[in-house]
Amino acid sequence: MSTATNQEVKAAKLDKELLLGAYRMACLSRRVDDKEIQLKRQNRAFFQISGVGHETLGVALALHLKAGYDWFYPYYRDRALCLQLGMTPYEMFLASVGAGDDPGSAGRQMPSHWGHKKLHIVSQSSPTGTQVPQAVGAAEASQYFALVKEAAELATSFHSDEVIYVSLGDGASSEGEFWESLNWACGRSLPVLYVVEDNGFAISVPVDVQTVGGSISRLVKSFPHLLVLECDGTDFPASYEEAGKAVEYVRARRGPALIHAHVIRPYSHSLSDDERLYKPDELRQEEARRDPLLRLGNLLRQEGLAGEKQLKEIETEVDREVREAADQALAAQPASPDTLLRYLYSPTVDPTSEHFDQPPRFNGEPRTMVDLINAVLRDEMARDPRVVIFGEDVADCSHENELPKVKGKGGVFKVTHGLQRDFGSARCYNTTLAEAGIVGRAIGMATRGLKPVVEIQFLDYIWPAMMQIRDELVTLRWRSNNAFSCPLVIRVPIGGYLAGGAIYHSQSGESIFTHLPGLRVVMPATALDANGLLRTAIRCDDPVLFLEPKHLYRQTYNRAPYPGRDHMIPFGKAKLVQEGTTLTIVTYGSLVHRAVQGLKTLEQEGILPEILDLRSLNPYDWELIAASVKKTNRVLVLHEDSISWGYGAEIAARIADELFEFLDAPVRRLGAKDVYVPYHPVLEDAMLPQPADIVRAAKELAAY
Ligand SMILES: Cc1ncc(C[n+]2csc(CCOP(=O)(O)OP(=O)(O)O)c2C)c(N)n1
Repeated sequence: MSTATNQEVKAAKLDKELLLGAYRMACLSRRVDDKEIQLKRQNRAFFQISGVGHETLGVALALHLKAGYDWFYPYYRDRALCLQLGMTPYEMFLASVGAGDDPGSAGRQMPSHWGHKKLHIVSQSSPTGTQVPQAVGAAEASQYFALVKEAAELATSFHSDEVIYVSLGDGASSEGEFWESLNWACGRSLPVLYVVEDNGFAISVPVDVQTVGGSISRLVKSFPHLLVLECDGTDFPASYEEAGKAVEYVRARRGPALIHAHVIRPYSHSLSDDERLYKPDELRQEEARRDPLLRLGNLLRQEGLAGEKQLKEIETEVDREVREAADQALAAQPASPDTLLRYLYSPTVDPTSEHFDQPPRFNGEPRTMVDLINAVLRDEMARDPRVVIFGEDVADCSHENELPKVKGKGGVFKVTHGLQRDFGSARCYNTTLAEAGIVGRAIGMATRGLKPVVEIQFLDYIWPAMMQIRDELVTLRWRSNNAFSCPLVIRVPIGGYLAGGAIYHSQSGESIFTHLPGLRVVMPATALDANGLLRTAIRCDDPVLFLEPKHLYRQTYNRAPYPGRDHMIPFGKAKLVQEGTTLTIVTYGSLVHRAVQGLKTLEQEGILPEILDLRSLNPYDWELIAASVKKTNRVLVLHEDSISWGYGAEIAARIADELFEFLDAPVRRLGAKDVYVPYHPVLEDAMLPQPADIVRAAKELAAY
């Protein structure tokens, strides 16, 4: 490890101006923290977390990196890094007070959750570790742009030697996403610079409890291609030297690098924490002796590079700058409540608009849903070089040299079959078995302008990616006030009626996702709709969860001829599957056909249901639902997912709320039982709604 003992030796090699500049910047960072703490105590800021103890490390790193050229995913302790990159104290205070003009988030995000479009500081969230796969995705985009020139030409910013910076704490390095990301970044030799800022504690948990053996750098040394460096992050010259080596290694495309920097955290975790409760005094005193600002000041004095007076002048000047910036920010207007709902979705591309209503131009024999999904993926890959497909088993054969010898896998359901063979391994490839990594990396790639269409193999296995979906994918545009976005498509086979799928291959769960503002959720019931809706999903500018009922993949009854390269169906537009007068059945997915199966029996009894296939679940077609209910005055909401707190609860509640005076009967719901999908077909049948259940519910409703 590069240690404090050689601080002076290294300092001798450094320029006086550089050291004085670093001192000034570190001071500025410290004083901004101190001022923000004061504002918080005065109730004029609402949160504070400091970068104290990490200052000279941040400055050292930023001095080797290029704002607006490299890309940054900084941890919340990276105030000094952000200042050195070009963020101003005024911009930071705008975030402290939650001003409408805060360039990071317009009052939506806590301060120290950095974001700055011009500087390429990608808006950060709060979960510890989610930033890491995204940074790796941004680096994967870099590699993709280098390989696929036509995509690079469409990129807003790409440089063949750019570095993607990501930092995290010693605590965050325990998160699975860190390890998933490292496995992938090293496997692909991606241009990522990891910095683990080890201040010895994650809130109250010491690093020896956090990390087996107490040293993250020791643990990661066996990762291939990874340059691992360790330094005392409170020693500016040492940090500067190690940062230089790491950045050079990554720029030269030799692989990722990881700097393990030892720093201190003297201001407790945040203002809500008091470290005296768990840190003994001796330790705190020892840390105080390593204060990076103190050390850099001493160095400047000892080396005769600055006298007491000059350092004082720097501090006085910094104090003035900080005071003025804070005063200016305090005078700024808070974000207006009118802006609250702005930028959940793209303000420029509306997937519910007429532009996305493009009728089919049929050609050829009827084809299955699998075929027509494969067809649209092909069309879109051919149309747009930014469309990239990855997931578990989606490629034909990971080893390209073996491709000519095999037929190719192309997904466990064969939906992506032939895409690798026809478009190359840069554009369709297998990834590690790591769902958070798949979605996290896709977010990073989409942020850089690519259009990832990723596959999660079964809905049952989407949960490791849930934090990326819930806290990142759907919030990025909103929380950054439209500075950043990550439009991408997650394709997910869903549901039962397959026999033998059981509890971990047949579950539904769409309402968990329709509950997430910022996410478009779609579920087609026919091959044609799957084609038209997926094309809309790929061409739209929002994140889309594309749910594919796998029971329907190869059913002959829902086949259709190829509808042409431009067939699109707007989101939020339901399909009138069957006109009727007695009651309305609102449904989607596998239950559309099951509802149709009951028609004959019902007609014999004079019951004529109107059947609506919603197709898109968020947004959904309220107008068509309302028009139908106003006509029939009775409604059954029908779905495959379990009944309680299900998708139907929302639709039924809204009908009861807004259409009460049109109802001649209570709104009925039919869904699966509140239990898990079982293995034996007899049990599965008992769990999921069957045509006979639908007929019974419709009759009861008609008779009410
Ligand atoms: C996924 C997740 N779990 C828990 C938290 C709450 N939390 C915020 S910071 C933190 C400790 C992080 O420690 P470390 O990564 O070492 O960074 P440090 O604060 O020490 O710089 C925790 C547990 C969180 N934000 N995200």
